[in-house]
Amino acid sequence: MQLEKYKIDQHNETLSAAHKRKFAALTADLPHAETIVKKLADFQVAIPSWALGTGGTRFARFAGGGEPRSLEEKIEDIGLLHQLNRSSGAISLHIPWDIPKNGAAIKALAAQHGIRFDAMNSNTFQDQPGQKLSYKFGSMQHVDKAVRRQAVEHNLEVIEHGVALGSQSLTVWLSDGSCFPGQLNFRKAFQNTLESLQEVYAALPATWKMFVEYKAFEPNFYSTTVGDWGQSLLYATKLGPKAYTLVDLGHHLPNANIEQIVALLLMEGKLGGFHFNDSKYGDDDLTVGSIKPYQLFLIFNELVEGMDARGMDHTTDLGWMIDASHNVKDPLEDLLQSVEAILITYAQALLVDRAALQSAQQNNDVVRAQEILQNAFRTDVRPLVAEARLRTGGALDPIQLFRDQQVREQLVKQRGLKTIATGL
Ligand code: PSV
Ligand code: MN
Repeated sequence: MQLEKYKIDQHNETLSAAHKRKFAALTADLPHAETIVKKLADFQVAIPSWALGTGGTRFARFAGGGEPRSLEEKIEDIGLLHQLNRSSGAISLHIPWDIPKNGAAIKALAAQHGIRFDAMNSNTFQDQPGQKLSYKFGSMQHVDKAVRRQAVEHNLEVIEHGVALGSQSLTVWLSDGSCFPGQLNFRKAFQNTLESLQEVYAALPATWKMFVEYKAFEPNFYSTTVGDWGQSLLYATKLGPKAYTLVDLGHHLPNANIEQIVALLLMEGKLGGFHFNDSKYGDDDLTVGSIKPYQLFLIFNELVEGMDARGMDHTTDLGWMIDASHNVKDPLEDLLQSVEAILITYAQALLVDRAALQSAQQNNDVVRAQEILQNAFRTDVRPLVAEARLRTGGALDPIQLFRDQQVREQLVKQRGLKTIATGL
């Protein structure tokens, strides 16, 4: 479903006067507001193909109605998000949940919506119907070479799909590990995994990157074979220049200093991708910025600082994806909230007075350093984000417009109440 342009214009017209007032008040004291608005307008976050339906827990899944029934409908949903916020111009496909039957047609449909294909995600963490060998005891780490081969073959297929769609990267997240002490020989598990990843790496097209995603625990609860950024970096370094670490916010042990992790990975030129979500306890799949917005700000602050130090392009040099889907909100509203939270935090990080911070650090002025960061974090930057949307043709208040236009009700009418999107 698409919204007619005049509906967005009418909505913006209603909110225009209040927006102009807030924007003028904020930018009066912001000499580089224009640069920030431009950067916000350029920034795009990929939506994973599995997050368009209501997520579930291992106990239950409560479908919300009108969920996309096909990859085509998922692309339409992302097209709608992108129409509303102009910052969701990419999709990240999970194979085999969303196998494109006709790559060229899917690519053309996405292009109609202004959507490109971000990283492709392989899945060797579940057994699929008809699959020959089981991943119950791991995939790339498996003691049986035939299982490892099957996992490698799957990744090669994912690359082929990605090539047809114009993607440029492969994300490998392995749930491999062990649930009990003694179950695994850690060294052999690492070596098997490395060897399997090397086979996949060898098949990467010249322009592609491979992202090695780590996760501390779940579904394995004693050890994970790519368990933290050190292990991921070790694989990425051994694999070669096209391999990078991918940081997913929800994949750390409680209180891990994620901002320090991203700073060091950027310093080494080995941060490749980033998955946004929020959590209180583990990999909770909650809306970005809903629980720990200050932590997100501190991470973004290091991302901006570290990317600038290497002359990287904020929009294109890292793969940015939302990776969350819980079971109580409308998934489209939730994604709008997540993208908004990402842009707000990005804007706050862009506000940090870098020269002043450097000088405070040089002088061991701890109080001043904290003030500088918190001044940025405590600034209400929402008018900057809204202005970026307005200038690129999006809605001043995407969720309000989504509700006013009764989008979900229309999707339920078109698709039915009992549809269940593919995914977890
Ligand atoms: C695993 O928890 C993960 O973060 C990986 O990125 C998967 O591809 C995704 O979530 C969906 O399970
Ligand atoms: Mn992830």
